[in-house]
Amino acid sequence: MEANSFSNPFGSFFFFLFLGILLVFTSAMPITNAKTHYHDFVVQATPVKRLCRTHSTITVNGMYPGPTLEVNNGDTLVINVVNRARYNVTIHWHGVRQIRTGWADGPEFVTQCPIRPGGSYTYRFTIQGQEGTLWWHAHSSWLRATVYGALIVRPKEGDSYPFTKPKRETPILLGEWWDANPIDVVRQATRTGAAPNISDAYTINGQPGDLYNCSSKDTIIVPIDSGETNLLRVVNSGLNQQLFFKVANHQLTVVGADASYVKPFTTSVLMLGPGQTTDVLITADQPPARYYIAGRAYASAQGAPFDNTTTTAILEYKSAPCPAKGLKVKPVMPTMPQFNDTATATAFTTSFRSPRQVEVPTKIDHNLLFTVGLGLNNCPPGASRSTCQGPNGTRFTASMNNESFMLPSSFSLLQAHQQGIPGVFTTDFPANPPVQFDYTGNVSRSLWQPNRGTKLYKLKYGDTVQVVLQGTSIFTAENHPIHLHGYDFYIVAEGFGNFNPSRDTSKFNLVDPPLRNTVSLPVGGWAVIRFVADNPGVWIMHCHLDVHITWGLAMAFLVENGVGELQTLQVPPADLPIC
Ligand SMILES: *[C@@H]1O[C@H](CO)[C@@H](O)[C@H](O)[C@H]1NC(C)=O
Ligand SMILES: *[C@@H]1O[C@H](CO)[C@@H](O)[C@H](O)[C@H]1NC(C)=O
Ligand SMILES: *[C@@H]1O[C@H](CO)[C@@H](O)[C@H](O)[C@H]1NC(C)=O
Ligand SMILES: *[C@@H]1O[C@H](CO)[C@@H](O)[C@H](O)[C@H]1NC(C)=O
Ligand SMILES: *[C@@H]1O[C@H](CO)[C@@H](O)[C@H](O)[C@H]1NC(C)=O
Ligand SMILES: *[C@@H]1O[C@H](CO)[C@@H](O)[C@H](O)[C@H]1NC(C)=O
Ligand SMILES: *[C@@H]1O[C@H](CO)[C@@H](O)[C@H](O)[C@H]1NC(C)=O
Ligand SMILES: *[C@@H]1O[C@H](CO)[C@@H](O)[C@H](O)[C@H]1NC(C)=O
Ligand SMILES: [Cu+2]
Repeated sequence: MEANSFSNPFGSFFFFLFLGILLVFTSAMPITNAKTHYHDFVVQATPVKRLCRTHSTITVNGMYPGPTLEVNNGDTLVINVVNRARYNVTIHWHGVRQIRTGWADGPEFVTQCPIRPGGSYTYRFTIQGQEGTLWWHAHSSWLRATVYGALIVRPKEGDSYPFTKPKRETPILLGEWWDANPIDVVRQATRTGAAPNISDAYTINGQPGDLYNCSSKDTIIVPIDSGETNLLRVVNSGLNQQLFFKVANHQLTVVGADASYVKPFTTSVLMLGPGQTTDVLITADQPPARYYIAGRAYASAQGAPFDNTTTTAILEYKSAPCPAKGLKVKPVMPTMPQFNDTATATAFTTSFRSPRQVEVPTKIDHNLLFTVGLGLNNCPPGASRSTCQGPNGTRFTASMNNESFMLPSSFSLLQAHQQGIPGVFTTDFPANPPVQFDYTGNVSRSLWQPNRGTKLYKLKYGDTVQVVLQGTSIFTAENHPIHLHGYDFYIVAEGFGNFNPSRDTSKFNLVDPPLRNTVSLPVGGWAVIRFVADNPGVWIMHCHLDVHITWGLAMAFLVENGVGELQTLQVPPADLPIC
């Protein structure tokens, strides 16, 4: 159901007044043709059969993956989410800036309380100045394992892509499938303190592909015609795993990421952390045939178990000769990088540039250094051994600046902020690590257990912020996809080892760094991001590996209102769920 915002009924007086205003302005201003898109999302249990077994899977509208939303830059979305499942749920519109509409951002207990079973909530927001591929997903427990879908933002009507118009466009959602209820998996881990079970399959648009049992007849086919150039909108919607992505025998030209255009570059392999999107052009310049599209793990944590399987779809030339009956010709398989091929991952992530010179903040009001990594909690004396099944009888945890983030349960952070409710959070999140140590070296065991709390870092409207994200090797170093809500940020540099301002500052790209919402923090390394705090609200920044956010790898910025309505958070919607 869609409606053009200009087709709303209104009185003839207003109509002619409007027409008059329009006539006055049309010579000076382009006519904005922004639309409002109305959708109903019913969250419900649906039978879904994968890997030979049927599960009662939580979906939106019975679809896995969920519906694809297609809008133009400038459009408004109004999505009524009805919860007919037995779990609390919220939906996050991943990468949407939500300017002044923080109430629609979605992370549970951050910007809203969950929509309880039987409840509903209408998310309203406008896409402002973003073009490319975003996505939406549940932001409550591990429901996003199956509750997700693409959000495609095309240029405003009349505007075009900054590249040759593709003949076809195909969303490619990479996912992870458990042959179990994902909520049971996270609950088991939370109970035992151990690492959660790894997934049993990766998926492309919900299908594992023909390298898995009982999957081959449902393998996704991506059609292409000889000579044609098509756009693949690749999203890592997996829960816990960075993925390499390739198409056999085809080069990919990257033109966008996280709904910002990039300076085009050509590569044979992509690497996406969960939360990241990459738009690529692919040209059918190979002999007509069938070629595998494949995804599998980039697993950077040494010795940690990971899902060692490969998901496939098939790029099929329409003119490919039909395989003779009974004689199935296998598609061409790409050679995938090694699971631990950090060199390939890094070569890819450091290739991104903005299309042209951009305005990177240079006068920095807040120069922050946040450590990012895992930890282990010692078990309290007398605790049952069954609850301490992490390494050597501990429980896994994770932190930023030694603070393991705890969500409140009686108010959302945004509500507590806006209504001045005390005791829900404090604003003393440290600007620097409380203890300096060799972050990526052999860290003393005495530093491994973080504090727990709900600490926010306060920013004034318009403040400029630099965050050095510094990975640690506590327990094990690994790549973390760090996602900031409410903002895009420039990634001005990244590297390995400990960030060293006197050595590394000179390497900052302040000319054309990429603008993203999720940075792939190198394993045993650092990344530097910059943004202007021009969106009031409470915005969580977290690792997009759900296993790590479960352990507390998060913090939140509180951005105060500025001056006047346009710099002020809107009032909460009347149907905002409360706890
Ligand atoms: C996790 O894996 C273990 C070992 O395979 C299995 O016994 C357990 O049932 C799994 N847990 C869930 C929730 O599926
Ligand atoms: C596929 O099925 C076969 C035969 O039942 C079994 O031996 C094999 O372990 C299964 N493979 C996977 C990946 O589940
Ligand atoms: C992953 O599986 C492949 C074959 O499927 C095997 O060659 C490789 O050793 C495995 N790697 C790990 C780290 O388990
Ligand atoms: C990757 O893992 C293999 C063993 O599976 C090892 O031989 C190799 O040295 C590792 N490479 C890197 C870059 O760590
Ligand atoms: C666990 O204990 C063993 C033996 O004491 C030790 O070698 C290992 O380093 C410990 N691991 C951790 C993570 O503390
Ligand atoms: C790390 O330090 C601990 C104690 O300081 C020492 O026992 C251990 O051998 C060191 N490990 C490595 C890999 O150097
Ligand atoms: C984190 O804080 C705890 C508790 O104060 C302390 O024991 C630990 O050493 C700290 N670790 C780091 C890395 O600061
Ligand atoms: C569901 O949300 C309510 C708050 O709205 C909370 O009290 C309750 O604990 C949540 N349930 C679960 C299972 O998290
Ligand atoms: Cu992480």
